[in-house]
Amino acid sequence: MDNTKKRLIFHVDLDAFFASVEELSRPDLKKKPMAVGHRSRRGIITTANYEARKYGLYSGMPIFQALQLCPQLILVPNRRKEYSKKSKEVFQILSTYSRTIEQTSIDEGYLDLTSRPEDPLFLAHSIQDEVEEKLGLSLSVGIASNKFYAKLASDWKKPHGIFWLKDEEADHLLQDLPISKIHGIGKKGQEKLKSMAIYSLGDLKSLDLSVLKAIFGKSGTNIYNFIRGRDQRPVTVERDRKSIGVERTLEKDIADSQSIFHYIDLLAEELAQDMRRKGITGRTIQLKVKTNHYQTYTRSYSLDEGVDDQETLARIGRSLYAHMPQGQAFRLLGLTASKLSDGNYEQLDFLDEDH
Ligand code: TTP
Ligand code: MG
Repeated sequence: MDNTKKRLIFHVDLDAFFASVEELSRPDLKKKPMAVGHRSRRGIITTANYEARKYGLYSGMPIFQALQLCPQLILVPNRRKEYSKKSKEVFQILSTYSRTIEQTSIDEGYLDLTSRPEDPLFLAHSIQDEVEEKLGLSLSVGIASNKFYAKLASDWKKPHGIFWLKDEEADHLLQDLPISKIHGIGKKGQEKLKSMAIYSLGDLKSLDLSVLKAIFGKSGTNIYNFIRGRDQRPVTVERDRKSIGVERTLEKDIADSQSIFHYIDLLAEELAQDMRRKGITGRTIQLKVKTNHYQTYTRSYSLDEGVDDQETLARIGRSLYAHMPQGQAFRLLGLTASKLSDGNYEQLDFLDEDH
């Protein structure tokens, strides 16, 4: 990569995506608080429109809680196929702006527009207008010289926002950004940082690289660099994806099944979230372990139907563990799904139904 040339990266993220697609077929819902999800005891909302967000609703909130905050909330069942279809249409339009485009979830992606001579703001407006006009959907654009900044920027003025986070202003603007907004810092990481009185990106900068590595492992180096505006990750055109997975190198070797189950559950949670966001389900689930002697073992299980829900992934992960060599200490655990399909069935609401 040419490191001397400043890049122009856009991060595009649709606004209240699933809810906005529902509003296309029912425009009367636009001005009313609405969320996507099935009404049931254990249900959660997958997303809420901005009218509903005024009541404090957010993705993943239990439905009973959402209804307490907003009794007049309108619940619309999930239509995953429809969202996948719209997502493809959006990315079709985006791909006319740049061939270097990387879709990172059903409703967001990066574009490298370095070679475009136009004014970046003009380009961003043009993208917004074209998607709005052709598909009736609203999106937000973050403009920056790298991916990390661009993603922060797309969130800056949501909904229907355009924000250019310029390098020379970044230090100042990001100083007070809460660590929860930093991509790559999960709930556990946030808790740990808060216990060290680290609340903002500015606070985080006071930590040495070695401390970040101790907390986040390998990705500590990335976090250290990214928050200083050093992010050379290219926008990569994704090849056909064969599998999706998460793995963890553990701080301490673990041998007892209770701790191992705990980590499998965490991996399942992470994997489920990633799969849902990318709109994919998998029929084969694999558990991988590495022993403290660097021996790697994998075991997998195939299903008739694709899954993407945490409970099933955790259940399969745990049962695969029973087929691993016993009496060993592990230092790495991984959970991977393969035989993927992209959202051609209604699975997202798995958790929303009473089984
Ligand atoms: P997001 O882009 O996180 O949310 P959003 O598009 O609804 O709202 P925003 O305006 O803040 O961008 O996610 C995109 C879609 O993915 C969202 O419409 C529903 C779905 N989704 C889930 O299914 N589960 C989740 O946990 C989240 C966060 C999103
Ligand atoms: Mg979105």
